[in-house]
Amino acid sequence: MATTDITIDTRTAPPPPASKAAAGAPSLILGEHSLCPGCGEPVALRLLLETLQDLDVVHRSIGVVGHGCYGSFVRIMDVDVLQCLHGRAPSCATGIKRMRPDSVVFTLQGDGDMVNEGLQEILHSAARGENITCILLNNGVFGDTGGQQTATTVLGQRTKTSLEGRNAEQHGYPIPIADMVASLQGSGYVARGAVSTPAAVAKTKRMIKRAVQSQLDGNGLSLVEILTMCPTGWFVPAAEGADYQGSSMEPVYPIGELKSPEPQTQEAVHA
Ligand SMILES: Cc1ncc(C[n+]2csc(CCOP(=O)(O)OP(=O)(O)O)c2C)c(N)n1
Ligand code: SF4
Ligand SMILES: [Mg+2]
Repeated sequence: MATTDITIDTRTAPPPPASKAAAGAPSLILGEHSLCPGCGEPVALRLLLETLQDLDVVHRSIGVVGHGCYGSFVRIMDVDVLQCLHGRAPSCATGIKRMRPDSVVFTLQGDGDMVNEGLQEILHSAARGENITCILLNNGVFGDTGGQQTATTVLGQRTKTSLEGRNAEQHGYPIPIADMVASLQGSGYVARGAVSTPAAVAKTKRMIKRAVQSQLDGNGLSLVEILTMCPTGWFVPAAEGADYQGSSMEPVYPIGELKSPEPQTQEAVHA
């Protein structure tokens, strides 16, 4: 039988950096990230990977990653990953899950990727009740391309394309994607978390765990929107990003569960 030589071009596929992960970091993170100081996205990645380990599903997990600053995570996350075209992650995840129903399939997308470029993908996937888990990193800007306004940018927010602040008359209103997904019959679990405080980090990890568990239970599409800091795109010092997020985004996008298979007690949700 003839064989085909396969040449791997190491110039276009550089190996991940040698592991320099800090002590205590999950073993699924293979090296250091290259994102800005004060960025919230690496914290969210860690919560997601820790959750896959906690639920003992790493061996059957498949991630589908969109395009944004988090796109560089594909080189440092030790999980099977497909990087797809902008906004298309829920559709690619749909195909993977239907072909491999025993796998745990998650997407990792930004607000620009999910709510601008791929709005129809997430809505139709939720309406179809696809049994996948979508993780949205919402920082209210297209961070990777320099901090332009997205569909989730809150009113008053300064961005590269709304230098005087977003105003409804000129730019319209922000889209509350988690609320929209929660309103669809095909979604099983929807929550909104943040990584701006230690308490928010702990709560968000519980949300991710419930979202993946919802997929394991076959409840339809689960979504966790995570508010993440982008001090670079927000024109604020790195150390002030968390406070800025708390005062600007969280009043518009309240933290908490929007839809859950079994209603949780207030104590459980807010613990
Ligand atoms: C079809 C298409 N639209 C837009 C872009 C440019 N682009 C690449 S990454 C990106 C930003 C994505 O923003 P988001 O998903 O919010 O991620 P963030 O960088 O903020 O984490 C954009 C606009 C592109 N390459 N192709
Ligand atoms: S531009 Fe924003 S989202 Fe991108 S790495 Fe920097 S802080 Fe993070
Ligand atoms: Mg963004």
